[in-house]
Amino acid sequence: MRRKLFGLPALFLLATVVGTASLAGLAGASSPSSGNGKFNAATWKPTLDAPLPPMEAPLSFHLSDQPAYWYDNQRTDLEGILHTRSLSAAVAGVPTKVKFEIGEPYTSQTHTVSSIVWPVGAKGVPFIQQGSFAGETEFELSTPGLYVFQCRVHPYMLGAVVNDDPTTPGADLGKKVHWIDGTDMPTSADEILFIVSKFFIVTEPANWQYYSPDHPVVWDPQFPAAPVMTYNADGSPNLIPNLNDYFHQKYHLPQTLNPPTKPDVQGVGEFFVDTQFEKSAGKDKPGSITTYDASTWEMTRKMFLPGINMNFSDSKLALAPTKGRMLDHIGFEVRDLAAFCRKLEAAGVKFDVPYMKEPSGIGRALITDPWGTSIELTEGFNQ
Ligand SMILES: [Cu+2]
Repeated sequence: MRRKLFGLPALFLLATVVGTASLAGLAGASSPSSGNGKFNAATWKPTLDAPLPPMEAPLSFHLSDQPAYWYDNQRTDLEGILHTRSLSAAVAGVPTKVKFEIGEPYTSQTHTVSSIVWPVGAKGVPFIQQGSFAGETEFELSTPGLYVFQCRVHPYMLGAVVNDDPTTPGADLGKKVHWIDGTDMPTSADEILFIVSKFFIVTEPANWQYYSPDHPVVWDPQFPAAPVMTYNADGSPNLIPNLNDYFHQKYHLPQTLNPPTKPDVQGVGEFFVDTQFEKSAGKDKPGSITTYDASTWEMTRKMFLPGINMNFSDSKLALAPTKGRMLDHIGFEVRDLAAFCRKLEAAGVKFDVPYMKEPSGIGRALITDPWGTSIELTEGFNQ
């Protein structure tokens, strides 16, 4: 901790000399493990003084269509340490810009870069755009702590920056963070640590749950083995010596994933599963729809949508927090919807919103299936 503090003036000097802050230089000045000042990801280990690998400003993220690497800092060399390519680190006190680039070849879609978590008191947050876009946008870090960004069109797209206070031990998440729902929480709050753990699961394919069709498998997600500083509600420090160990204990990891079983109850008809992160041969971007026969629970079809990368469009409605769910409802375009709804009604289906025709000519109805899935039926969107 002391070494880190003493290393700080050298960093400021460096920033003045080279204009942009080269954090690799900082690591050389403050971390004995980096020896001659050259950063080497293969030998680098997190310490209290240097809990996160040094990164050069500006910190840039390419927004991408590749599953998990949605906010890609392209630091493949650090993926084995950080267990994500969607987290970057800065040193608080050094003016650091975060750059977000949206465009080909990384993504064919438009996105937003929207704050969902930020340190209480930070400037320029929430960082929000009017709508999804392609191009570049920049954000300047101020207050130390944790900043998390999300795409509002594709809410699983997550990126984060820790603006680490160099005077405290560990990667400092800051005293209090503001959560997009309007609450301020101390960084030691269960909710914040839960989000942090999920971040590393969502943004690292190796941390996803892969099931075997016929035998149990062990799921053992990995997190940075780094010291992390959080704070209690009264402002007192709460140092987590090793985030990987901490999450393993807290969330009872590793866990066993049993092979999926078919439901005991037979279903009716065919159902569609959104498998939009599935990759397929001959397509550089993921995206598919999988259909099942509900009477046998057997897979019947896969549709790899040629030329389509992500199969969601910008929402015209205000988005609510997804609360752990990726999908609010699914929609089907139905020919002669009015007759179809009469048929459903005769079969005893209850409507949340009965069939109606909007002034625009679009027909609409909303039902909930027996498993609680909200299904919107429409007619006229394909015209
Ligand atoms: Cu997006």
